[in-house]
Amino acid sequence: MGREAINVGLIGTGMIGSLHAENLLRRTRGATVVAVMDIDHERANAVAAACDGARVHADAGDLISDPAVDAILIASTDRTHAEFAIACIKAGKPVLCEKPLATTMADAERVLRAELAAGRRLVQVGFMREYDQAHRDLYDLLHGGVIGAALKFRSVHINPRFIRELTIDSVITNSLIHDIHSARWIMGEEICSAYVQWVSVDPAHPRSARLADIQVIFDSGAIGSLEYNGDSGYGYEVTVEVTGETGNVESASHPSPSLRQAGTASRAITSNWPQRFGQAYLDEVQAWIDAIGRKDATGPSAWDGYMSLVVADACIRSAETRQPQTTHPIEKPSLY
Ligand code: ISE
Repeated sequence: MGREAINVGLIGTGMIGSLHAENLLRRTRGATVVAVMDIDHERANAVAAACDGARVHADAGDLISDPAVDAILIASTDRTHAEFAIACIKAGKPVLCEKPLATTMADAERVLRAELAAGRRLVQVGFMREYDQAHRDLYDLLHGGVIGAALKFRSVHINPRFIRELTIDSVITNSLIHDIHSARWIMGEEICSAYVQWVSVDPAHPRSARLADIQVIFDSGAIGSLEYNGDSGYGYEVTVEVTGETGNVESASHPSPSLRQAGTASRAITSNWPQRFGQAYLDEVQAWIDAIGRKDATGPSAWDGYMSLVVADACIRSAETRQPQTTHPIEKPSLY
């Protein structure tokens, strides 16, 4: 006999929240959505109706304490993540928190300390690239020793369209945070220094950022470059490359076929991140549900969420001072 479904409460029903709701409802084994909350009530009602009439809560705290809710998926705006994650931990409920875990290093540390006080892992952070096959294949090659020790990490993160309000700070905590996590995860070590450069949209808005690059140094002395383009004008791509002592490995951007026709060779590029990482989002949420069923936790942890913000903090200081900045993490707790 299969186990009973995990009853999920969803906070935030925007683009990513709706994608998670759809996955939980139609494509995930052993889960159902029983409660929904969004500050946009109309949107919450629409998603709840699509979730076979899930209950709508006006307040995130009420959803978290709802006895019918076993686990919570946080997909609300970035600045609300830390507070809601702490409330889930205090309620003793597992939580899949979209990235970033918080928008500041201090708030990420508060989440980490709440989990440490609970004495067990309850948080999985939505760094979905860990579930992407192209990333996993690269990881396996590198950690299988095929190219020797890693000397340089390089990632390129291309977005299709520029969002004018984005400052270098929010590009770091919302977008480049993925690349920071990928760098730590794939290299299997921490970043100890970061130097940020960026191109603004116009001189009147010097902190707006359409293209940015973070130069990092890892604990081993390996180096890295994390490049972000917010306005490619042609599509969405994420690639990773590692140069090792005896070779080089580069991840494929998207496995679309190459087409030869009318005197040209071409290959389609995905147009947005839900398209590029659709399968990864699904595998991520399935792994979360399966782990809850085993009374376990898996995937990127609160420590990973915290460490990515430690690096983001150095990046933001670097953007202010225009100098490389070192990271200042707390010692890694034994829980991780
Ligand atoms: C967005 O929030 C994401 O998480 C996407 O994965 C990322 O590529 C994009 O730059 C972010 O804005």
